[in-house]
Amino acid sequence: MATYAVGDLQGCLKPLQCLLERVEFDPARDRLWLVGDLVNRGPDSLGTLRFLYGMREAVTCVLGNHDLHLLAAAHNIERLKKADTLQPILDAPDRADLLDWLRRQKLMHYDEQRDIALVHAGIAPQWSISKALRRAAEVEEALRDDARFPLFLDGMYGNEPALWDKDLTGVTRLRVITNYFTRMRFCKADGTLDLKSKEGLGSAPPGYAPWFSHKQRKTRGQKIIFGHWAALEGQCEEPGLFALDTGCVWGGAMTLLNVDSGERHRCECNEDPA
Ligand SMILES: [Mn+2]
Repeated sequence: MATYAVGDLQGCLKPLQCLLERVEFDPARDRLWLVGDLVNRGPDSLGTLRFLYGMREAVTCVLGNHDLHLLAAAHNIERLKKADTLQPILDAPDRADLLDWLRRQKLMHYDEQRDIALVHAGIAPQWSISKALRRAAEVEEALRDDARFPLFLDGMYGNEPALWDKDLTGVTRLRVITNYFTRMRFCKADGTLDLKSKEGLGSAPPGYAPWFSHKQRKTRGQKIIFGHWAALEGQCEEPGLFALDTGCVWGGAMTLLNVDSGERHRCECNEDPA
């Protein structure tokens, strides 16, 4: 039995299948961890979601910003943008099964045995692993609750407040938690987020730095697998961190990591984004 983690799929099904074939992945025996952003921008979001749903017993998944965007669009809370490739999912006869499965995924997974965390964007520098798990659970509970789910989706969008405060309440509280786990790249040492800059390490606004680089970060030295930041190109010098988004959907590559051996496999992605 082997456990693999794969970077942002964004509807790129063929590269995923290519990587799984290369390692002779067997869903009856092996496990696949996903860093989120399973869908959108790429050529086959519906096929990707169906493929994962079909082997869901073997899959551990955390949600990314694009996955949450899909859920909001499905509930008519957000309109699809021009570059979105989510319409086939919304039109699919099996959309209820697929979206219900997606909605029950986590914001953070922690494997106690391996002492390794899996998140989409990152973990706020001011949170320990245990605190982060409690914060993630708040959003996960809202996602699973039929009454609170649409309220959460409706209040989820926005960049403010930019800093976590334990006294926040309601959807504002859930929005800030969600922004840390699914959208963060740069922040200040105290955790104040900048959600506008998307480029590489050098593009931080004054006073901001990559979330993982702050010396006081509570999870420093711990193992964290994350995606979301294609401009890093899989490079992250911080001990214990594994950056897996290598920009497949943008013509880069998809990266599959053997979680135990650290071996990486790459599949170059030549499919044009839709
Ligand atoms: Mn993302």
